[in-house]
Amino acid sequence: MMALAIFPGSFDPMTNGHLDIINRALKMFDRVMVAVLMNSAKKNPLFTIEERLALLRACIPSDRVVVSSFEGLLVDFAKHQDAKVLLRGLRAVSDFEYELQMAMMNRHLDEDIETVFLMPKTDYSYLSSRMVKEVARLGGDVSALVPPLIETSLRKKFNGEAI
Ligand code: COD
Repeated sequence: MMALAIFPGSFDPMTNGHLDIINRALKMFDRVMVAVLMNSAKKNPLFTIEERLALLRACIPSDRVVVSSFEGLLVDFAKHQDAKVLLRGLRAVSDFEYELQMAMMNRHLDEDIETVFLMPKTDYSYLSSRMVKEVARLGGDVSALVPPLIETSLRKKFNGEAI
């Protein structure tokens, strides 16, 4: 029984692509834990870890989804949560190499943990947090790409207001 899947990432910020993957995963798993990496190697996040957690919690309505943060190795976190599945989204072929490397490294570190890949709706297959931030920063319309709360939060961030 595949009870719990962990969906790890930076989520800076979450997008409709992430939501799409979570909703698909809820058809396969009893529970999904969205796990936000603290102290990521990705430099200068736009949203603090607390902001990212709060935005995820506000935008994901299901009581079968919990939002958490982690540091250190993902496989250690998964073991601690008693989870056997890591969930990742695959958008295009360009994601594949990085994702394969990560899945193989995680398997090397822990043979018992499987990585499951899900493909988003085509509309979201060109969507990334990085591009959403760039478009929002330059005043473009991201309303079809992120939940309304994220759109507002992006606008506030770039106006130097508290979110
Ligand atoms: N449609 C579908 N899926 C999407 C979309 C979209 N439009 N956008 C993003 N996704 C998917 C991504 O493919 C990913 O699966 C997930 O959503 C999260 O995306 P990001 O960009 O927020 O996540 P990353 O790539 O920054 O996450 C990297 C980790 C945090 C998982 C990784 O760095 C990690 O595990 N670090 C901990 C240290 C560790 O254990 N290292 C060893 C393993 S290599």
